[in-house]
Amino acid sequence: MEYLDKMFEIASEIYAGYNVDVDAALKKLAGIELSIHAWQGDDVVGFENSNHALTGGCQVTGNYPGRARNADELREDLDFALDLIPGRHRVCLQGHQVDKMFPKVDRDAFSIDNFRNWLDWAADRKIGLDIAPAFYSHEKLDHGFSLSHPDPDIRKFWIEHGKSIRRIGAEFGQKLGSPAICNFWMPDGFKDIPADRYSFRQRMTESLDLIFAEKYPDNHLRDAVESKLFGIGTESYTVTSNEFCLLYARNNNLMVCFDTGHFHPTESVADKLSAVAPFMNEILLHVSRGVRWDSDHVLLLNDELSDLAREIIIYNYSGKIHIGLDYFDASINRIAAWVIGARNMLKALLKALLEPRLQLVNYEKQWDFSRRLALQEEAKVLPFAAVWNHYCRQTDVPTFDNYMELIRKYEKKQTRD
Ligand code: RNT
Ligand code: ZN
Repeated sequence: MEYLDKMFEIASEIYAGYNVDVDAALKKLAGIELSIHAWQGDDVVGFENSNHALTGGCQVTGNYPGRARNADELREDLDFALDLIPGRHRVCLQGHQVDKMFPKVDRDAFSIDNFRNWLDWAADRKIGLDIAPAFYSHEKLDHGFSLSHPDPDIRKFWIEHGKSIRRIGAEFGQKLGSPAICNFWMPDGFKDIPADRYSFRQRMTESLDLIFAEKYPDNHLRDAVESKLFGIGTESYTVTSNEFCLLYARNNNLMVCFDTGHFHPTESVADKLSAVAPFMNEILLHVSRGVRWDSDHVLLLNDELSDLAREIIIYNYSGKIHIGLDYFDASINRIAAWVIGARNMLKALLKALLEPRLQLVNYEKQWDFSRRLALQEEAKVLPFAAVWNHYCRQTDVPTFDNYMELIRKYEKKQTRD
């Protein structure tokens, strides 16, 4: 592949002309860990074997063959997918992606025993695990409400679920030597105009307070709350709106989680980071892609993703911002979906690392907006692909779209459906 070497050499020279050190950029990229979402592999179904319909407004359309039917299959798929994504990354589970069920033990009483093989698997791979309670796809999600439901028994069930998943997360963090992030997203909301917006938010606050009253060391567990402007079936009102989550997180020393598919289409999560960072120690991202009224499409290397990556990189936020992925597509090969999206996230980060930042900032300091714009635009077509393919070779993963051949072979071997 001599031509790839040549391309890399020439590209490095061009970047050096802009005072950009390509090797330093690649070193930084190698240090960035993504939190890869396990639920792309099972269509957010989980493994409780109880035939829960998918509720809470998450919709996974498509019936591409090969969905992982149990945690063993999901790990096999993850092993395969992770080997096609450069770098070392962690994995995030949903609270119903159990290894094992026990008689009469429901989500309110899950323990590490329900997730034991995940822990061993992550320890073997030397990666971290994150987790999120699943407040959906269960009969206790009544009329679409969980932690804010008027019935104290329903709230109790979900409060206990939140607590048990945090306990499991803390154990992941302790055993794996890397704090688990436990992300709370609740689907609670109304399709149509509520008569009472306040009581639900008040009850939500009380439930969350009870859940977070249990304290864990920072090096075992960190918690986040994820907002959503609207969902399918909760078009008019969500309890955990952006303002609710921001203030709850700030007051309780938690992280806020910004899902890029959970805002009005013209709102920019990229712009939100520097607005919130001065007031928060850490921020969690769910990087996703909204299309019209739905989110959770596979990430594209588009302007939105590039803008977000740039904001993560320019202030050296990488320790402060946790990059979780959140999309699910069952209309294409599920491993391809994982790999394409994760590679795009990394490409966006690399592009940002290669930006001639110093020069851009200098132009801005001189109020020279014409040169700033010219360089911003020209920087978009600098030979970044040569650096990306070099990184793939360095990390021993396929260049270009060559991973698709391997995915096709893997798919052919499968006899799942
Ligand atoms: C849903 C949220 C949430 C989910 C997962 C599966 O809108 O984005 O993060 O994607 O719970
Ligand atoms: Zn999300």
